[in-house]
Amino acid sequence: MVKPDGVQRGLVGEIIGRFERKGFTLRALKLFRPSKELAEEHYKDLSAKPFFKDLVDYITSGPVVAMVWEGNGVVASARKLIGATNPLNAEPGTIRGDLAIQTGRNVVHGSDSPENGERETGLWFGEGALVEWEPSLKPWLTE
Ligand code: DAT
Ligand code: MG
Repeated sequence: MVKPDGVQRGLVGEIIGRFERKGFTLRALKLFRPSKELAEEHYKDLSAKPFFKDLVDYITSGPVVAMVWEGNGVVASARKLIGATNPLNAEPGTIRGDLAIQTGRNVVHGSDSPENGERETGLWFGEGALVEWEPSLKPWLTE
């Protein structure tokens, strides 16, 4: 997901482009402003943290671009492409390492496990939102 700061800063194309160029397949995408309830459910594991309210305020402060990407090892790979939570610790070449300077404005979210990927897909898109399609480049990306 491109967070509200990423959308406001005009980084949507840059971020989507990195996942496209890597070779992952886009299965769903939408721009919308998440509700407080959705944000709280999404980040419920962090509800006891002191920064929880600020996090929910941030994520609901404007439109986000939610996406579902598919491909070999996509969850772990996406976490690497995204970089460390604190952008100052994120390696150059990663999205956060290249494009952000503060944890509270780290431009992008990525699911941290396949199970959470499934959970978050259901939460952000609901049932039946994934588009089935065969990328024509598939034989050039995987054998
Ligand atoms: P990530 O987004 O890398 O998966 P996370 O799941 O631990 O990181 O936390 C979710 C978001 O919460 C993170 O992107 C930014 C915010 N956050 C995490 N730790 C924080 C902290 N110590 N201070 C402020 N915000 C924090
Ligand atoms: Mg996380």
